[in-house]
Amino acid sequence: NAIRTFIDNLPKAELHIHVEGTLEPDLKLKLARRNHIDIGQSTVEEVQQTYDFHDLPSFLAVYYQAMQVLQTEQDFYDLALAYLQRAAAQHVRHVELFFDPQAHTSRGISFSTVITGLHRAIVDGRAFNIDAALVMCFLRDLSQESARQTLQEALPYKDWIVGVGLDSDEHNNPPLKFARLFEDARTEGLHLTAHCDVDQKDSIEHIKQALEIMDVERIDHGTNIVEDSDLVALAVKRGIGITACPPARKDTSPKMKGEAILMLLDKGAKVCVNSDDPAYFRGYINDNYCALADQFNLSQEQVAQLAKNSFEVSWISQERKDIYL
Ligand code: ES4
Ligand code: ZN
Repeated sequence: NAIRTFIDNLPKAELHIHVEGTLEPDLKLKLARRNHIDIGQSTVEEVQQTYDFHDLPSFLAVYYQAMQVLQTEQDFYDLALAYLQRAAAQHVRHVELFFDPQAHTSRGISFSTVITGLHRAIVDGRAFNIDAALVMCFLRDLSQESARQTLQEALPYKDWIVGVGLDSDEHNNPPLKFARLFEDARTEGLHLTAHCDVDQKDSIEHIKQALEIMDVERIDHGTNIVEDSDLVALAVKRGIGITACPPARKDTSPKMKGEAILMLLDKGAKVCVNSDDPAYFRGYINDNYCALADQFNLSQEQVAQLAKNSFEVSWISQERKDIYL
């Protein structure tokens, strides 16, 4: 249909995508074989059946378990390159790619193995007419000390990293736990974002901390902000990016929050559409755009505004933004 074609051809930026969340079952099987790891599954269907969850903790358990197949620099390269190729085919022109170094260093994979593989994929991915930058996420359910050590390990690779974020289990792990660390990251010239998940009961308090105290530039998910009109006004005034991830499929755990996305769009907030963990939620960016557009009857103008917002709140230079805006 017309809106699907419009979405397919629209240049987009993807700002909320976890590279580890792009591990498709076929690649998981291939890496398991290559690394001689017994994962207990031998077909795509069997792996797919393990990609089953009902909330954030049960999702995270599956997600961390699957990562054990990522062992070598080549594995990280293959993972990221496969994603970049898919994204380029959907007319994504710019990606800010989350990665979770602690999910790997904690099981004995070195920081340099992870980032060298990801960076090499980004360089080679330019051949597909897509550019990408890395956003390093701290696992908020681990300690401040662990996050601080991770930032130290990252500094030699600072030129390959555009910003830092916060992900993993949000319950009882508010943004403020990492306020000093984020200050240090900012001093190092890194941009700042944080997950403030829609389904967390403290998400308004978390959004408040992130925006009012830590002065982050984006919030990931974050559409619960609509419950607090003062916070929405602040987000509009500051041009805060809100990286929503409306899932294409109705049978997976995250919810679409379409009313909230439309209200934010209507108020001029810089909300955009992203895919989060597409191998698990089983929809890439255009699928999510289409599902939102179909279910909420979006006009082409509204869809175009979402894509425009994605470039506007991205961390590319103004000259590069001007190409897309
Ligand atoms: C995540 Cl959806 C989501 N929330 C929090 N942490 C994450 N890591 C990967 N996906
Ligand atoms: Zn996420």
